[in-house]
Amino acid sequence: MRKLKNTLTGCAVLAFSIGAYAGDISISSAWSLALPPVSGNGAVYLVIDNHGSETDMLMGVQTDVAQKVELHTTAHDHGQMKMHHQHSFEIPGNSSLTMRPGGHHIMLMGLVEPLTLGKKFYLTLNFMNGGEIKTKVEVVESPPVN
Ligand SMILES: [Cu+2]
Repeated sequence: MRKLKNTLTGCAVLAFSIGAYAGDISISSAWSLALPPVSGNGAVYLVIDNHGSETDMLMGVQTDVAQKVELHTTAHDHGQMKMHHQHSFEIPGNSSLTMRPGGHHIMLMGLVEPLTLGKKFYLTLNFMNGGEIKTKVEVVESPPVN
């Protein structure tokens, strides 16, 4: 029993060190591409893990670095990649949603601060069941390999 408790504590510490965690939902690997200062819009990619058995929904996102934030998906439409605005992202129980270029992303519209290399900023994600989760986003030069 003592060993189990130690293992659980270790997991909790690990979860905090790799990302934000609240209840059944954890957020990790949040990144955004560095952009020239004239860029009006940017995008954030991250991973949402739902460790619970019930479906949760990402309902919205707030940040100080953009005037407006939207949830987008990307789809092929007559040979062109087009972004579509979604009202929510669904994360079924015991599964995860990995956002990546060409797929689901968090669109930052009307940047009020340039996304320069090495900059860090915060997002607040609102989940239907999981409530508010704040996560740190790192601005990187190229998409991380995973
Ligand atoms: Cu978009």
